[in-house]
Amino acid sequence: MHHVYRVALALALLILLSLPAASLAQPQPALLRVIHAAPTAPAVDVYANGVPILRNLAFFALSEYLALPPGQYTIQVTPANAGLDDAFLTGGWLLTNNTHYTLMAVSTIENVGGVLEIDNQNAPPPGQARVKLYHTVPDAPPIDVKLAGTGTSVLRALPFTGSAALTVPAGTYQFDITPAGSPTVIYTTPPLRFEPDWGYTLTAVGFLEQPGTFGVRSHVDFTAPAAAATAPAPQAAERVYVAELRPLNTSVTEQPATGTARFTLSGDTLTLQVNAQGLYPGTMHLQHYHGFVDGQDATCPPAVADANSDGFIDLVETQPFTGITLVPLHDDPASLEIQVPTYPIAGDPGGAINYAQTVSVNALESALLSTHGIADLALEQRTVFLHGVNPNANLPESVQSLPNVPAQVTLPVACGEIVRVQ
Ligand SMILES: [Cu+2]
Repeated sequence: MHHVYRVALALALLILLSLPAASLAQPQPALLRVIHAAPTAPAVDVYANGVPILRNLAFFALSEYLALPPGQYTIQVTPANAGLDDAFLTGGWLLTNNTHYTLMAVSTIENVGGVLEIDNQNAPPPGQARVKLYHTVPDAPPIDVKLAGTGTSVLRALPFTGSAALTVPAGTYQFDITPAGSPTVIYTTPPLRFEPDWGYTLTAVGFLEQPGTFGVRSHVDFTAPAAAATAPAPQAAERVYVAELRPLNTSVTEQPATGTARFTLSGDTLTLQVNAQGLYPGTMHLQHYHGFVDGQDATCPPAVADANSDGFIDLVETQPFTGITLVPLHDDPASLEIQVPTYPIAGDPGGAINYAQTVSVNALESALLSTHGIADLALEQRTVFLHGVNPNANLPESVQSLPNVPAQVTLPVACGEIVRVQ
């Protein structure tokens, strides 16, 4: 059975890698695993954007991490072999690169729902073990986890659908579970051995009031020397910058545009990535980072940027706060050409953008120097803009744009200030 499951998984991955989003350069995927913790549900299949990624996941089971191209996903869970029409859980999540996620498919008696948690899968301190706990028991109160028989809490008041991570000295442990603040033991785990430098997930699943459904399962996430197998550690020389994109001009967008822009500097290579959703679907969206040529810090435009009070913050009105358009995020950023047709097209439906491009730092810096007199990338002083609304959106004449470009194309719909994170 285990072998069959792995073959099915490999097939699912092959299918998944043929998704359009995978045709972009994606050096570091998002990593998703699923806990089937819905005791009222049968064995399940899991779909991402309509493509099966897991088959026949049994109640109580925790899948391995699946590598997915970063982006916006609709995840659906169906009874095994039932097909998408019978999905009993549907959720939309943005999965970003080089991040581990656990999707808990949980249930109350009536409802099944999904909760997505970000996992820390970094190596624990030497000699310690990393232990993650998930509480997916709908009829249990928030719980304390104690060293068995001692009353000593290692974790307090973990609520339903909550998760927590501990590091503990390697060794063998037995835990008592009690309602938060109560001495009454409702469950004692079997002895659990934690090896030095390994990572584990403990999942409490089932219904407390239905004997035979309740239990705690231990799963090995990684063995020493740790997470490198699934998420290669960045090289020491790498510098990473991120901009959290927040919506702008939402009165004219069907849904708010949100996402993340990421800039990774490694040697002469700058990797540019944008993962966003909520853009007007099926149309190309201009995206750039903007900034000042005189060393001033760029910021996203505040509400008062709407100088002519027409209710829109147009491209021209951003300039006092953000400076000018510096680098286009399209097929050839070092060209600095703004008006070209190689910006990403938002997915239909959902309006997702998954953009990744590498550029030579040298080439980009010399272009910025000769065009704008800027000697340095100074990413921390820049802001990222996504532009473009429905081409048929009704905009007043007061909304300004680039010469000969409709305002619907250049109206900013999301902005984020770049910060260094690594
Ligand atoms: Cu721009």
